[in-house]
Formats: sequence, structure tokens, C-alpha cells
Amino acid sequence: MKKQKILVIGAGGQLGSELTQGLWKLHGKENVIATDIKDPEGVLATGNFEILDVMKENEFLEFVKKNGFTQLYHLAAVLSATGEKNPKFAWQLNMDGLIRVLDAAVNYKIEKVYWPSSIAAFGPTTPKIKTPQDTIMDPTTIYGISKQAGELWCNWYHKNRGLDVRSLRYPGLIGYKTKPGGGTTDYAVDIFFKALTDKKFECFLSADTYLPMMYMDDAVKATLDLMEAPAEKINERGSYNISAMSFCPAEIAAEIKKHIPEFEITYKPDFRQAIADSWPRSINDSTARIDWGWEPQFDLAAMTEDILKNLPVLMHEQAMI
Ligand code: VAH
Repeated sequence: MKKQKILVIGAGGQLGSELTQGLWKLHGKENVIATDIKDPEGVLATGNFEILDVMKENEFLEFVKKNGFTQLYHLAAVLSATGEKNPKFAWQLNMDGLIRVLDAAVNYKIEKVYWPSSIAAFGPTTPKIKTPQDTIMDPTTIYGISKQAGELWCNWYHKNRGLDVRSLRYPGLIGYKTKPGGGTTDYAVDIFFKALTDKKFECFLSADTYLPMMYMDDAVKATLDLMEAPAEKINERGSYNISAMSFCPAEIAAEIKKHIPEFEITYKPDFRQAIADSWPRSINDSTARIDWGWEPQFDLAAMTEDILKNLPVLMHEQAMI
């Protein structure tokens, strides 16, 4: 197999920090350059890291041109809740950033590009149960609009420029190695930190708000499985539906209580409730399973057990720094 040289843009985020570690394992640390707009924290600082801002066009293009990358993972984006507070910047980063990356990939002959979409590309008129791969979209957040538009741009670049760009519509992603990043589903990340430190959590969504979710380990596996699949198996050049589970705040709280009996949850819905209510409850990901063998490994119980086993160790290490 040809030696790979991988660029990760936005490596410092929730997904980026764990996907970078997955890329290290698959391609070798020396063949991955992780980048973000601020210095790396934790394990990310142990690999090749550069400060890079996709919004600084000349610097970005010069960096991509001189390094001869074979693959590019473009993860830098503003998430749903933050995007509603700063819609113009969210659109600029999420859209101008993506188009700059797609153009650079064509101009500098990058073999494969990865870009994350989201179930946020669906909206209130989308069928909510087992949402199909192809259906009504009509997102109502700037983040969701940028994801729907981004899928169309990726499909255009594949069809009209021959670019091998691949994408997944992630559900809410739950990882414990970095703090929550401004997403509506991030209650399901913060709840673990608060359960361990405070034994209580005030949830910004109502108890029965069901959302499609996925453990970060599964998200990294899905991304690398997609990118390693033969091109002829990739029939969706917008983005693939994927999911692993659906749960509501009351259910994840009950699962945590099995490990921390004194844990208590209260509910105080805020502006993010309307965002969550516009999204699907569950996802039909049969196309991904058929095309490239997608198969999740973690359900709610397995994820909760894994996080509550590992997060205390990480928090202790960080407290030791
Ligand atoms: C968000 N975590 O909440 C992201 C995700 C499906 C939601 O895209 O904005």
C-alpha cells in the first residue's frame, strides 16, 4: 500500500482528538499531521502538531501544497448550539472552510477527503423514527443548513471534479477524552463529568428527549472503515446515515445510577430543546451496513461502563498535571 500522509484539520475537538489517535494506529504517528487553531492538549501534544487555520486562505493553501498529503480529514466546524449564537461565523467556517478544502484537494491531487455531516441536516418535517437515507431534510439550524449544503457540495465535487470525498451523518457523539464542544447532544458528555465530580447534573433537555447517539469509539471505527473501503463500494457521495443507539436523558441517568447509586438528575430545558425537537429520534443506517459493512460495537450499557471505568483515571491524571 502506498505510504500515506494525513492532514487532520480541527484535530483539537471532541472527534478530532480521538480520530487522530485512530489515524496514528492505522497509518503510524509519523504519517499524521494534526492541526488546529490553538495549541494541543493532552495526548495530542505527543504527535506531529501544527497551528493551522482553514480561514487563513494563503497560509492554509501553502501548508497543503508544500506537504504533499494523500488524505485530508476536515473536522473544523461550529456545532449546533454555538452556531445559533453566531450564525454568520458558523456559516463562514462551516461552508467557506469546506469549499476551500475541497478545492485544495482537487488542485493538489489529494487522494481521499473526509468531512463529517450530521443528523442535524434533518429537520422537523423529516420522518423521526428510523429516518431513511434519502428523505425530506429542511434543517432549521445554521449548523444543520451548513451540513445539508455541505453534503451537496461534496457530491458536486465528486461528480464534477472526480474527488474521492466521503462523509458520515454522525448522531450525537459521546467521548470523555475532551470537554463538550457546544453541541445540543453534549449533555450526554457533560453528564459523566458531573456524575463523577458532583454526583448530580442539571440537564438542558427534557427527560424524554430521544436522540440518536454513538460512542466515540464507534464513530472513529465507522470513519476509518468508511475511508478504507474500496471506492467502488461508496455509493453515497453526499453522506451516509449511521447510528448505534437512541436514548433520552432519563435513560442515560438510570444507566449511570447503576454505577453511582447516589447520582441525581434534574431538568431545566433551554433554547437547545427546540433544536433537539427538530431532529430525528432514530436513524435507519441500513445503506451503510450494506455498502461498507457498518456495525456498531457499543450500546448504552457498554458505553456507560467504559466511560465510568476510564474517565476517573483520566481526571486523576489531569489533576496530577
Ligand atoms: C451537535 N454534537 O449537537 C453535534 C451533533 C447531532 C448533533 O451534530 O451540534
